[in-house]
Amino acid sequence: EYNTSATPDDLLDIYIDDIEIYEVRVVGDNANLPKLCEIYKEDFKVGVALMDFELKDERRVNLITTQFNSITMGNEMKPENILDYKTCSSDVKKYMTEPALNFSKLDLGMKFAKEHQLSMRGHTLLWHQQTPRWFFTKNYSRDPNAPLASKEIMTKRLESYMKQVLTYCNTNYPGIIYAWDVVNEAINVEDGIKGGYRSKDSYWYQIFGSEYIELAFTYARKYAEEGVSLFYNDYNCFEKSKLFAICTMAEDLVKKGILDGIGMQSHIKMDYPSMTDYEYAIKKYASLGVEVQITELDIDLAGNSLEDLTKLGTRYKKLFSLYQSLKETKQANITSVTVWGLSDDYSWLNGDKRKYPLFFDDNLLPKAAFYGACLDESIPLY
Ligand code: 9MR
Repeated sequence: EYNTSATPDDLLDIYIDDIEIYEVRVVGDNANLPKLCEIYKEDFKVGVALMDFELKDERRVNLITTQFNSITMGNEMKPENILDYKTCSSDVKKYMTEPALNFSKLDLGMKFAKEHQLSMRGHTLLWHQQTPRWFFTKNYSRDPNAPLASKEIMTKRLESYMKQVLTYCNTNYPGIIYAWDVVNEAINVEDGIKGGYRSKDSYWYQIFGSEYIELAFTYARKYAEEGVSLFYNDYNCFEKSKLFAICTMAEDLVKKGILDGIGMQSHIKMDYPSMTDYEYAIKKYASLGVEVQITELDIDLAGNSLEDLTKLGTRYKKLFSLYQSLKETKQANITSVTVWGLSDDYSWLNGDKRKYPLFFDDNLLPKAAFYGACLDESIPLY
């Protein structure tokens, strides 16, 4: 009822915080679907990349926990979400070589994995992207012209960062993370540097040259839980020049006992790469004697006609048949296959144009892509 006699003095200021708005959709039941993690349980883990809002959406949680036995957080465990600018810059001297970190975002995924008994791929300890520039400056400065810190300082910061993140995970969530992307996307042959190293947009390279890669793996080995596999992870790594650069870099790290696997991201297209080139790359990495994981699989599909979606199903079926046969014939030790997102509407590929790259549609209903990945008979293989 309205109190018509209220005056402005009768009103209270109300402060509303932490509002979350959810879209509610009415859809079918996914309980009776075949289960990917069951189908491949003798072969490899099957994973999905997640965003934090998904961890609280009941229908998504049901689907995630029945279909998958591994998760990767799409963003929450990247340096930009862990480095604590406020604290670092509040006392530059104190935090000069031991940066202050904040694990509240990292906790979200780790707790979820623990609660639902899922394994986790840690993504990612070192990357040129999603790592703020201030971290690379001597005084933790946000001034875009502030000079970069010395190699000596950055070596200490790198070790401290690795030590803090890995110790925090080992102590609070033992046994959850089975693989870490230690270094992500450090090769970019287009930059024209010997060895194929990414240089132009990498402060790591600008401060260290290529040396930081070995340092990162050394520290990761020093502080990671025993039994956790350490990965180098990259995209388009089936392209020959990149493939050979990665192999050359990795060979040395394998010899030193600090690299256990290659992560092939696999953001691919309908007709690129060819299955032959893709298979060649998997085998080449496997020949280094390391694990291979498919870490960020999606297929950039722009159409959603029945024909498009069926073709997508066929492409997924070919891929999963290949992974399974390479594993079962011991041609490649594929230990995990992760798809980069649960449903099309939240794929990172959506920009100006809508894309349809994943297993589930906007209503969380399974697409031909899902059945292809299940190797379902109804999906044509050619
Ligand atoms: O999925 C991630 C997206 O939400 C972010 O906006 C983007 C920012 O760079 O990173 C995406 O994930 C990337 C992953 O961390 C590394 N390989 C490429 C992925 C897609 O860009």
